[in-house]
Amino acid sequence: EPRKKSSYEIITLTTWLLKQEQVGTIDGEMTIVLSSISTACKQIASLVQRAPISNLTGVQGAVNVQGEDQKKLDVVSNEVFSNCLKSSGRTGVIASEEEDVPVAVEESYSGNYIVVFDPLDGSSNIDAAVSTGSIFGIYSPNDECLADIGDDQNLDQVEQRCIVSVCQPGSNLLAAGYCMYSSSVIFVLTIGTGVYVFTLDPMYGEFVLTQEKVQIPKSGKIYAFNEGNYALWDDKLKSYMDSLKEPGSSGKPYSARYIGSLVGDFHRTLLYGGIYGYPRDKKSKNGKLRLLYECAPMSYIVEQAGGKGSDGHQRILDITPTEIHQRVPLYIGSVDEVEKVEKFLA
Ligand code: AHM
Ligand code: MG
Repeated sequence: EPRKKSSYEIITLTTWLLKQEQVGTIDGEMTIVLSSISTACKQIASLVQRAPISNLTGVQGAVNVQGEDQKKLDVVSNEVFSNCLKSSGRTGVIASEEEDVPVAVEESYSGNYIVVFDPLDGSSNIDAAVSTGSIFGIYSPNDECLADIGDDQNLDQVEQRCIVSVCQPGSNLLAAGYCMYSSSVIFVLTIGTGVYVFTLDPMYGEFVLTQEKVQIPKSGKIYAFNEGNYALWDDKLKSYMDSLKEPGSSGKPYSARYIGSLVGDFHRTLLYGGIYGYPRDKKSKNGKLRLLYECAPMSYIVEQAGGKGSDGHQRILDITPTEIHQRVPLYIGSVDEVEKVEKFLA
């Protein structure tokens, strides 16, 4: 007879990870990497929540390699993330939205896990205390890539080796997740066996398992696009957008929801169904979002939940990046909704 579950029994992220290690889904190194990421997220959650008190709102005064204003919290979160990964001793290379090039953690690259991350996504929302998040993906070192080292004189060898090892298609991802800093702090994770949701219990200071094997609805009548860019879109996309506003036979058009924080907009889409899109436009030829640390991890998660991630024509996870900050159009969410936009764009 199965053991009766005590009503005080909770599963924390830590115990869940240890269990996964025990059954052999992940190895000990991955357990350590994931647990240091969760520590970084807890620390960032606390910094985000206290930002106006501790004078962490506003801009840093610097511009990152992609020409974006860095917020103070962008810089701090990047430091927190990098430090947690470095001190785990299990990460070989990290690539971050806020760093110009990937960074080798060990002097001589030792072949441990590669972590790509956006430490604080949606930070334009931060000064108004609107949801933000951290996104991450984990890869194994790629030997094939290591063989292709060119002799680019501008980059030293270690740097060059790091770039080629992080430039892998999302289909190689071993794990991906995000942490959303919102009314609850939510940690969403996949290690290739479905999507698990943990909620930070502020009393315990632990992430507690609150949803397992999440499945995204097959369709959903919510869309999240920055429609301010409508005039810059091509005609096919415009007619897709117009079609969402037709009441149709149900008499009800789609609902628009747009936070401007990928993590928040994605999390709602995952739970309620619908679509999130960041298309290419006349000004931004490849859209805005980055393939490596935004689109690929989110696409891996959505596929694990039974959804779809596309650039409008092909599966995001099949695209191999050639640069670490490469951008790509993104359409992600319920299968029916992503296929619908693909049809319009074909
Ligand atoms: P960031 O990484 O600089 O924060 O930019 C990414 C964010 C996404 O979270 C969000 O979906 C998108 O940019 C919003 O862009 P826009 O303001 O153009 O709608
Ligand atoms: Mg980002």
